[in-house]
Amino acid sequence: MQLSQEQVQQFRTQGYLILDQLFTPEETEALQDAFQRDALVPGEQRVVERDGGEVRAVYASHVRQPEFAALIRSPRVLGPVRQLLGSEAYIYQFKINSKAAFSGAGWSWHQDFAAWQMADNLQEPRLVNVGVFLDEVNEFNGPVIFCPGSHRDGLLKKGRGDSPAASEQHVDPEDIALTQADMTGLVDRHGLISAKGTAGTVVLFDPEIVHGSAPNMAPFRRRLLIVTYNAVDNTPQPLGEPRPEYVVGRDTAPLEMTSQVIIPAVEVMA
Ligand code: HL5
Ligand code: SIN
Ligand code: MN
Repeated sequence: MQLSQEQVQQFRTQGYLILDQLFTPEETEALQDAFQRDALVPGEQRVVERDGGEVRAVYASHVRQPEFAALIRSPRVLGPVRQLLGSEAYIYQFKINSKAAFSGAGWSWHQDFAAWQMADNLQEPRLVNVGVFLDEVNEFNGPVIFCPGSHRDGLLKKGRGDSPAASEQHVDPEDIALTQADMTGLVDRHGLISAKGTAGTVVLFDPEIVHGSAPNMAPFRRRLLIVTYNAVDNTPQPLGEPRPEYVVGRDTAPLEMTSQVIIPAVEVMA
């Protein structure tokens, strides 16, 4: 699958692109089930909310669950990703951010590339984020809010502040959060949009676009899968120990597309 010239143009100028219902309800249900399973797997890849209750994020589910292994190789995703990168791609990061009904916490305003430059010494912002809505995302359950066009302003903040890290497992956006003064100027220039849609909808977004999201106070959860593809010749050059493989992928071989479908075909008895 390839994007139209208008879609490419929208991604380049606005820094995001929504693809409505890229996955069918059946496929999305299979992905939901796979996440239910994966969220129970104990380990460092599982990040819980600060109060210790619900799961906030799970990393690297594509190495444990076949549905996600198929998803990352799907031509519907990998086609547009290669087209936008102008290069072969590999998985830099895979995460599912889960906001529980009534309680899921928000994510501070940030630019992803600020985290990856700081933590992994990643050289260039030649990555594409693919957000897959595992639930319907609406104005109530904490949609991701983008500052459209902000990716073209470059990095606004480099490195983290002096306060202790919000999480030992990953760089929480709070650690690289933009200031109120930054956000006032940005929103003045660019405005804001929130990415909403039915389950199975996909949003592609630039690694430098400013984004964040509010807590979920609605009675429905919001599970958002975000897979980040990197150009194969843009591998990080960590100065010390690389970060754990669950948070930054080390298999930099070009991903092959697969015709495997996410739902195995049901055998019909004659
Ligand atoms: N949690 C990610 C990481 O690489 C960084 C954030 O949304 C991406 C900023 O640790
Ligand atoms: C993120 O930027 O990783 C968090 C966005 C969200 O899940 O709302
Ligand atoms: Mn982010």
